[in-house]
Amino acid sequence: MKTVYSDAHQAHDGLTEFHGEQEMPGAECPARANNVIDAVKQAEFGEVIEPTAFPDEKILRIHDEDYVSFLQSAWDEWLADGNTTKNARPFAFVGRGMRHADCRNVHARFGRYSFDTDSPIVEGSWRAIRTSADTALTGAQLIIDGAQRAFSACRPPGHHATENYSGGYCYLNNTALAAQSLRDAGMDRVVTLDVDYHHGNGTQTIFYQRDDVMTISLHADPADEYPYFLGFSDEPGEGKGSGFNHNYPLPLETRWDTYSEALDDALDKVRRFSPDAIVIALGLDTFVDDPTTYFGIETADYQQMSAKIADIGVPVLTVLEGGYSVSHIGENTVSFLRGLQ
Ligand code: OKP
Ligand code: ZN
Repeated sequence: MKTVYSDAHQAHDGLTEFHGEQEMPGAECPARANNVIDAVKQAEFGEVIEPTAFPDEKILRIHDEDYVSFLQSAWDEWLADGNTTKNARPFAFVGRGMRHADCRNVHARFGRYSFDTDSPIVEGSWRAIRTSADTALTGAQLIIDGAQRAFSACRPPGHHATENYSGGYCYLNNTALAAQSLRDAGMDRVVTLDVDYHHGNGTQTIFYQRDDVMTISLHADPADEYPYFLGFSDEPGEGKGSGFNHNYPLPLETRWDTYSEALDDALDKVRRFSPDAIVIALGLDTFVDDPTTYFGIETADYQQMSAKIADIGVPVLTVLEGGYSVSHIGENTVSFLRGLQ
């Protein structure tokens, strides 16, 4: 299995997030991807290749042009406005019934294009964000060109980002971009299967009215956990997309026994859909020792998880999402990739 990876993520660094009134180092840090790629190299899974630079049209298949151009110029707009902090972030958001069109002020634009304060833009962010998208698109291209397996070691992650807003450390939706790319190459039915601890609200939203991309997410119950406002069990999809979104909200402290039952149910739905390919949104933040979350998945469980997915017998692209135990994210990723072999 080939892995796609670029060092461009390193400059998306020095991110901070607020815990109460304390500004803390962000959990989504360069060491995560560095440890993943080191572990993958050490496990000798196959060649590690650089992403191809895809044209912007590929990004615009999923994202709105005004949003992409905001991400691209956000840091310069922040400086031009006279701000001096190293992290650019919103403090005001668009409430229901308020106006979001034609925001000009940089703070308005940050609020209009985000749903939380934990997805800052720093000086080096745009290149990392755009390259992360290319990393996913290159993985999809490997599948299009006939590979049964590929791994896109993306950073920053993407599954919380929609067509036009960022959140949860995500800016461009790498998983959605990959799924769309598979569709555009003539694969009729694609599944996105999100096993990150957090609901993949961006991916769900992007494909909510479509029947050609089935979106499935297993995650901590949004009644207890981020992203709070989406990811409940009664979100079936809309219009012709009705029946093509499946959420599995799970209780805090969920371990492999409970998780695997939900996964088996999800995989039944995948089988009935009979997809041409599966894109996994791989979050390793379900790990028992993840410092930010409350599930009990262990290293060996990831191999069982992916073996069940491999059983379906279709090409699988794995896209890296979350996972904040920096010291374990590498071995957990390797365990997952091993089960796909
Ligand atoms: C991203 B991904 C308080 C902590 C906020 C946000 C979680 C984002 C998860 N500042 N936590 O799905 O792994
Ligand atoms: Zn997560």
